[in-house]
Amino acid sequence: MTTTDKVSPTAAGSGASATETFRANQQHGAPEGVSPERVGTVVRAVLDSVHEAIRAHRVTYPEFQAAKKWLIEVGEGGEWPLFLDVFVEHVVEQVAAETQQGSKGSILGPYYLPGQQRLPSVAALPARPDEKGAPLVFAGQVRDIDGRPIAGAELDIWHADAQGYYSGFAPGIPEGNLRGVVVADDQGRFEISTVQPAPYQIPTDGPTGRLIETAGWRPWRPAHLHLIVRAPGYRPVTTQLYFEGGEWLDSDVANATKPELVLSPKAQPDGRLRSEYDFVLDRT
Ligand code: MBD
Ligand code: FE
Repeated sequence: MTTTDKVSPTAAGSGASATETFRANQQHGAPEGVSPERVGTVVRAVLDSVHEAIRAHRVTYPEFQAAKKWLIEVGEGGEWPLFLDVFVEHVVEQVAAETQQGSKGSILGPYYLPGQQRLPSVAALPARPDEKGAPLVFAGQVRDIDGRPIAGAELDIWHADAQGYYSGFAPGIPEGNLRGVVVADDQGRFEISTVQPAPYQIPTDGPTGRLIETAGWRPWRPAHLHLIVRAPGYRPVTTQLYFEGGEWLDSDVANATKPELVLSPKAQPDGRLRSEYDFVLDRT
């Protein structure tokens, strides 16, 4: 936490934490998997499209210098993970999905933290005693492509709280809050109790937020649960689940929604919302 100890997460705070987390967590996007030939080919193509945009839009010197200043600020604010995951990752995910059969995936985003508490197949995510938000039960089964249950599959789940803030990135939230690794039973089944998250707003006080505001875009993602579902011998699925009727579902700034990823929770007799969702994993 910074010396100012603000209660709402500042762009600088959450951005810097996301950059530290990414560095500490190099298995997601390890540079070992990148060949020099690919660097030449892809960077050439990216530069070509930048040059084309400059020509097409008659970009001026003041505009070029403003862009340079903004790029420097994105780095200084630690917002590269935020910016790239919001504006670029969805296309990388779409390309990866072309070779995948199982459940639909979505982007990882900047707020995953590995090594969370392992929980039994029927479990409540760690939450504050006065955790706000509508109680939600999320249950289902993990199966293989042939419909066989995958015993002991892991559901690594994390989501924002009822204010749209993530533990580990916003100040004042206990470590590990609304995060956990739920281990499915011998039938691949799980039942997770948590609270409904709120939509996520990109911090408005950083360079990414200022860009969005200047361009007249909206800085919002619909409310979502993040999951990585994994089991030995299977290709992990990184995904997100959204809520039917939720705000920003049709205008996600990160373009990471898919129709297959929308839950329709129903109120149970006990008043809690309940939603069922099954996952299918490809063999490796
Ligand atoms: C998020 O919560 C998120 O999931 C993504 C992809 C980007 C920014 C914030
Ligand atoms: Fe998120």
